Amino acid sequence: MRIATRVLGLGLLAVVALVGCAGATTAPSASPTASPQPLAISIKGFAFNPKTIEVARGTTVTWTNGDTVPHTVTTGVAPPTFPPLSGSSPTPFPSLSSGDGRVVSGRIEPTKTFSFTFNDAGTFVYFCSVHPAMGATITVR
Ligand SMILES: [Cu+2]
Repeated sequence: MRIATRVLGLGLLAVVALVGCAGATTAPSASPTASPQPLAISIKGFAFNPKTIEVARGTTVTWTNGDTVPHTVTTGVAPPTFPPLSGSSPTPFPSLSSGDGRVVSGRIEPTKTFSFTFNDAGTFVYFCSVHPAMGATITVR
């Protein structure tokens, strides 16, 4: 009986000690100097995904072409499409637009990637110069 009481007492002490420790623990705060996480954007089915995204300055964005045709990442306003884009027969363009010149990937062949680091804040509207109906936006804060 006496041993049982002693064991119970030790158990209670252990519980109190654990609770005390838990209360004193402070959650680690995120470092303000942490570098922005890289972001992946897929190009599949003639679409950028995600189509609209907000990132922190300094973020490196990597696009991966998951289609079987080349695409581009070109910032600026897309030229008008004529005839309109139809899924399986994209409109061929004699020369690729370089848009506003801020981000110009050139042809991204199937399975290939293109990366760009956004160091300036702003809104980057972009399109595919092979298929100008493909558009997306990145906002850099
Ligand atoms: Cu394209």
